[in-house]
Amino acid sequence: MGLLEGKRALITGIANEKSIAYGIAKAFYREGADLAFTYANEKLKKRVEEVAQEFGSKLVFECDVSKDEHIKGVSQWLSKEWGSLDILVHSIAFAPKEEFKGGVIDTSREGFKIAMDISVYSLIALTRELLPLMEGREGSIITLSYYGAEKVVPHYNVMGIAKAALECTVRYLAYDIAKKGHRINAISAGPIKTLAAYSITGFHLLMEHTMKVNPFGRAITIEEVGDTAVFLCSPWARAITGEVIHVDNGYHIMGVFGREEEIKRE
Ligand code: 0WD
Repeated sequence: MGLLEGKRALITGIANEKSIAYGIAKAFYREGADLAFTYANEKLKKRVEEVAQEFGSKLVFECDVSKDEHIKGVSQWLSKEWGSLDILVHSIAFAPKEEFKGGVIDTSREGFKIAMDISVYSLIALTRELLPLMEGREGSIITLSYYGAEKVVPHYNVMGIAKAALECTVRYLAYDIAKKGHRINAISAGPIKTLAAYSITGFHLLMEHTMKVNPFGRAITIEEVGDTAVFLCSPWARAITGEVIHVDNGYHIMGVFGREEEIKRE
């Protein structure tokens, strides 16, 4: 029997089969969860429908998280389709491309607002609207963060600020929803080549560096993120909430970067 047998999960943030949310959906499906999906806009509809079909689902709904009516719409749709929900996967982030070019000092007011709205506020709004569906079901919510929330990653800029706010939001929401028996955690994933990643100036250099210097010396995969998400949404993680779990091959533990064979002793 799968770890998520009998659980109903809503997956947001699939753009294609390279998306982190796709890796999570794949792992959830393997573990027996029933899946529903949202897509951000018409352009992504067909792709997300194909993904849903691949994972035995017909449940696909448009949700641009910058629109309150879309977020409310998801809740009404799921309440009609399922009447309940156990898991929400929030795998959404956005900032205009120009914001990744210079430094944080160049951040525009509009870029800042957009990054915080799409990447952070959306988690609060989705959680609030979907909470009634989780009543009595010990729900679990997952969001995706990145190390740029903790340390300076050149060009990550306003998204680093947004991810710091996201991680803090996870802690506050964890407190709020614990009253109802629900949990929320963030996975801080190492860099992965996805559509979103390619908007970041110099992403390939960042990827190369991270792969070279993390203790395992390799990149992480969306399947590895998926497996961690399964654990966090399973009863095995029932006492874990408000946490940020790094799925980065140990990159974040390093103080001096370089694998043993590369740091030559005098
Ligand atoms: O290296 C990476 N790829 C990492 C990503 C490392 C660590 C964390 N993350 C995070 C991202 O910041 C994001 O929160 O993982 C999450 C998922 O990102 P992803 O899988 O890397 O990227 P992608 O496949 O592009 O999915 C992000 C999706 C959007 O795709 P596009 O490429 O169309 O922007 O976020 C969704 C959309 O599907 N999205 C929205 N969804 C609803 N409403 C909106 C919106 N307004 N804007 C973006």
